[in-house]
Amino acid sequence: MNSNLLYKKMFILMFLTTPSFAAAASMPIQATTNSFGSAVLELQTDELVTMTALPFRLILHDEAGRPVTGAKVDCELSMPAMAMPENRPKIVERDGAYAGEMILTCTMGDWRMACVATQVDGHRQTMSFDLGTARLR
Ligand SMILES: [Cu+2]
Repeated sequence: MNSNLLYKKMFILMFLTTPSFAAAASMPIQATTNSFGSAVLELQTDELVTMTALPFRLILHDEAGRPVTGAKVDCELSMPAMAMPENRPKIVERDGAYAGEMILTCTMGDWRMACVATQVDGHRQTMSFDLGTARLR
């Protein structure tokens, strides 16, 4: 086989199998409050817009820097400035993180997401993320 062609094929294979090339733009948000280890929320969007499913990943590490796996994670979206209907994204563990999609329903103030991760040993990690204000889509 022509070695040039082989290099091209290898490059295409690397391109297809490297997740960073395929991932959408993401906004990493550090936890505002966090009871244990570290927590980062990765929003896979360029900007916060309403009435659109915004995919996210919650990345948790323990105090020793090890990924937290096997936890049960519950999250709730709210607006500190006003009462809003219950808004709980469904969360599934996937690729070393806790993934879900959030739908923001209001433009009149900041959004917050509060999460509880209950680990296999029963340890509970509570955290919150200040997301900011969504614009009308
Ligand atoms: Cu509101």
